[in-house]
Amino acid sequence: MNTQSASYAVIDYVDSHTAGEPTRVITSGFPALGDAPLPDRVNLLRTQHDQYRRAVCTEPRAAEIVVGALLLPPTTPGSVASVVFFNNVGYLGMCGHGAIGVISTLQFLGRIAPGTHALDTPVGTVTCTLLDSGEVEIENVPAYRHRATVRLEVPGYGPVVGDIAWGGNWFFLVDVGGQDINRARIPELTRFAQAIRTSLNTNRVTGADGAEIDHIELFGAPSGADTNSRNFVLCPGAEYDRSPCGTGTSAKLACLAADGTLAPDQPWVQESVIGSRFVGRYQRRGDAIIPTIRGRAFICGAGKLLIDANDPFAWGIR
Ligand code: PYC
Repeated sequence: MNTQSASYAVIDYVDSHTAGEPTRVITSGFPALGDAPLPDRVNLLRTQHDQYRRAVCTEPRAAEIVVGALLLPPTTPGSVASVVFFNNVGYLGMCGHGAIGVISTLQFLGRIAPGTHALDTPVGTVTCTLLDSGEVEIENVPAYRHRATVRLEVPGYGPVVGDIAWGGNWFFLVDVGGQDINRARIPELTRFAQAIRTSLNTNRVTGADGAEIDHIELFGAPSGADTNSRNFVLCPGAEYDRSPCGTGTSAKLACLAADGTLAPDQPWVQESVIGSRFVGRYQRRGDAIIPTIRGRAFICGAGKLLIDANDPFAWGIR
């Protein structure tokens, strides 16, 4: 394969999925972003080079469910790497399934062995433990409930009550009671979650400091006695999380801690709409709730994305 031709730009990647949710780790080929703090580099990527995000996460090279993870050198002494997460519509603060995918990818590349490794993200450093079993435990940034039992009028559905919580991204969490959350209901759940998000935006209901709530998390009945809950998570854009959502499970743990319904260190088994699982627990450090999420990623591809300057869809179909 001749990829050295002057007409191609080359982006190297490794694909994995965590509990069904894909992560595409970019190991080289993005423009240099300097050595400013990570949030400033995200801003540079967003404002000057956003076409790279689109090339990686949208058609014709990807389905819109793909989460990209740009690997960068560590920004904190002792960390193994930094990472910037993004998807088909923008950038993510943290990403739980993605961090599990990044750690498995670093092992696949021979850069780490089982043990504990710190990973820098734009919203803080997370501590990742790669277990001998191949599972990964992510000790996330502190999570918290921002507002409880927020009543929202959702056109076509009526009043909906939910909590607003931070787990590395902003979530609106709605308990849909004993409702079954299953694959057959994905179109219906997607419409409901989209209507909630539209209502949050229309009514200017936000996270702290006016932050947009871009993830909607619906909780229903667990599928069996060995799980606690099953969820459906609408990601920014129109796609749902195939995994139980690491940052969403962190937000849920913060709500359970605030309600006093889950004790520190007690496991919480969170199922996704496709039936995959994460095990969560939390610790209290002072006033902070520190969630830990355990899950497993599998490597499922590696290669080069080629960008031909003559291709009208080189940077995605818009
Ligand atoms: O696992 O945190 C997560 C996540 C966020 C968006 C998709 N997955």
